[in-house]
Amino acid sequence: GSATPTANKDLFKVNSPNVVYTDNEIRSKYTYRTTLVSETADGKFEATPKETVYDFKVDRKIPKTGMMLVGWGGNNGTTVTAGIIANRRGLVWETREGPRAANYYGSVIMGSTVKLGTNAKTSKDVNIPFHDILPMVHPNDLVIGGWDISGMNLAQAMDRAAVLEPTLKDQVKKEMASMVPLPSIYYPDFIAANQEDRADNILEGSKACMEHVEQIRKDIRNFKEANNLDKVIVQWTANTERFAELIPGINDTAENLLKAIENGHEEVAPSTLFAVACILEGVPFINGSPQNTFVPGAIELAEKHNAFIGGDDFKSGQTKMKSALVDFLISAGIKLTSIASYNHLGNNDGKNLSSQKQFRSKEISKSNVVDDMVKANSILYKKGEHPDHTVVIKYMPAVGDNKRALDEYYAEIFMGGHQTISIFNVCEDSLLASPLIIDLVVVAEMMTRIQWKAHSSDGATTKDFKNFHSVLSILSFMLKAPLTPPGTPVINALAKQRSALINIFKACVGLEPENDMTLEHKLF
Ligand code: NAI
Ligand code: DG6
Repeated sequence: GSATPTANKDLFKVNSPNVVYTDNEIRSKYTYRTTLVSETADGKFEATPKETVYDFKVDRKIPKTGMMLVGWGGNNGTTVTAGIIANRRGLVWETREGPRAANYYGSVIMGSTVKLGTNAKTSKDVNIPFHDILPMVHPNDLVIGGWDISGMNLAQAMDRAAVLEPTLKDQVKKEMASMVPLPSIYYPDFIAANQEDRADNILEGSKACMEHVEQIRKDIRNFKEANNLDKVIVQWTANTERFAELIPGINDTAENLLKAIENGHEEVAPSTLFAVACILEGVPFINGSPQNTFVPGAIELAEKHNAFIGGDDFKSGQTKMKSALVDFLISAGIKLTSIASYNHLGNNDGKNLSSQKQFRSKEISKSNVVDDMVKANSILYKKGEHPDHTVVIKYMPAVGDNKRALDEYYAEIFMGGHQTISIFNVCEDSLLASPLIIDLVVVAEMMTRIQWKAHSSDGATTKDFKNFHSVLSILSFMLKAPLTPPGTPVINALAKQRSALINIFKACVGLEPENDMTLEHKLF
């Protein structure tokens, strides 16, 4: 494949002996500084600065990339597809509030900026688009395809979703009518019974089998070939499934999981089959829904095959607010004592979640998002103490995709006082989720072109360049229940998740993390 038309030429170059640009690569030497802490005999701490030197290598050639969505005909699938087409064609449409033009608002990669440094002459900040830190794929260049258990073409499915303005839909309808989802895997027990009437585009067989895995692999290969692609990224934006039961001997190891699929075990979910197919095909797979697609056997399989996986559950509205607000409260030293989160929505996601088992998956992913912040503050919370936290979701068809999220945060302040924060958040659900789908694809693709090698001061060296760990925790900013490499901590605080993303990308071009000290404006 050839480089794509919107391939960005570097907006900046780093002027440092530690950074070398070749035609194909950016190579950098980066000193990662951390602090090692040990407890002393008298119960105090000793903090020792540590330095590890890494070599990073970034492949500069932007590949022609395909994005395949599972659940392509749903609200998110149709909205992100129409949005990309509209951006690609620079569309403008009339609304009752006047003309609107295509944009990528809500995408951290396309809509936010990053401080590159301070202007050498004026000392003012120089901010650049996030997308320009590294040579990333432009979303306009993504070739889109995917699967759905509903066979509607994307134009009809976009009407069914009832998200976008008619004046916009009219302009993308023709192109979208030619897009038809591939038949998918449907095991009725995993999603709500109320979804059955749309399942008219399904592969034969209603429990796990290798034929399904092979079919999905074949679909990916065909899509790649037909569109002359260098790479494909697959993302689950299909219905929330119930949790799969974790059964020793079935889904606990890679080998057992593959055997369970061969033997048609009933606890293997369609999303896990997609994950397995992508892992075996060496294609990154991201789970945008809350269910436990990545059973331990699937994670082990990804590690074995050096394949990238990421998840779980897009973090779009209520939870994104929560992961910012709770971080603010607790890091301000305010004792948050309860969070009551209600939401009602009327789209097909809400309909599916009106079934108890599927709701339970969502309840779990929405509930664990404050744990790390609470655990980090031993002044406010005793060991094991936790704010009350409840999550309620109700299906109200009339409000469609305009989800209503009502949150009450109740906190204890100075000397027994209280602070109550009430939020009424009307989130146009699919319009918030679609840019996250784009960010996840762009970042996951970028991660396939970054390699590292260590030569640390304590002697732990790596001989050859290698990839980041299979589990892409760098995607956490976009996800409610971030999957991390087994045994490593989960970070939920939104600002920390963004810092990790920015600073890892900056390190790849030999730049220091943004430390916000601005000593240049304080010491003179
Ligand atoms: P939707 O219900 O409109 O779309 C889901 C699509 O998946 C449907 O077209 C359905 O036919 C299809 N589907 C179901 N099982 C399938 C299978 N096995 N293979 C292929 N297709 C299948 O839902 P929406 O609003 O697009 O959301 C999609 C998922 O993303 C849901 O699980 C939702 O919980 C999750 N999510 C959505 C967010 C949002 O803000 N819209 C945010 C966070 C997560
Ligand atoms: C209602 O909570 C339905 C869900 O699918 C959410 O809309 C989705 O998970 C987004 O959740 P949040 O908490 O990020 O707004």
